[in-house]
Amino acid sequence: MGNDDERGNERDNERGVATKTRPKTKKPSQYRVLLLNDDYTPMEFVVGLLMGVFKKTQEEATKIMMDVHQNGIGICGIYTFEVAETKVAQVLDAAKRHDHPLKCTLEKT
Ligand code: TYC
Repeated sequence: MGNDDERGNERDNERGVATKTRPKTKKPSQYRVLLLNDDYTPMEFVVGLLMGVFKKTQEEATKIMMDVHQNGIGICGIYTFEVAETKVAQVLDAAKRHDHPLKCTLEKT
């Protein structure tokens, strides 16, 4: 006795048509992008990055920046690995170019 999918596959095979759907696909892992506080990076610079890189509104960006400023660390967003890695690189690159010590990292959810 098979399930409906397997019977469907058998009928497809009789006609020589391969339509097997794979039931074991996995959702891509998700990664938190974290922003770290420091004493030197200007608040406006952090807000600008949150708007430019993470597509936050001015209000959202200000809230996240103040959260990081007060708690030492905060979440900018949750993305697949490639997207998270790219955003971290964009933040670190912009910080370096402006000589700010801003740090940003990612962690698996
Ligand atoms: N603490 C910084 C200041 O007082 C502002 C700041 C916020 C820096 C968030 C980094 O991730 C950061 N200018």
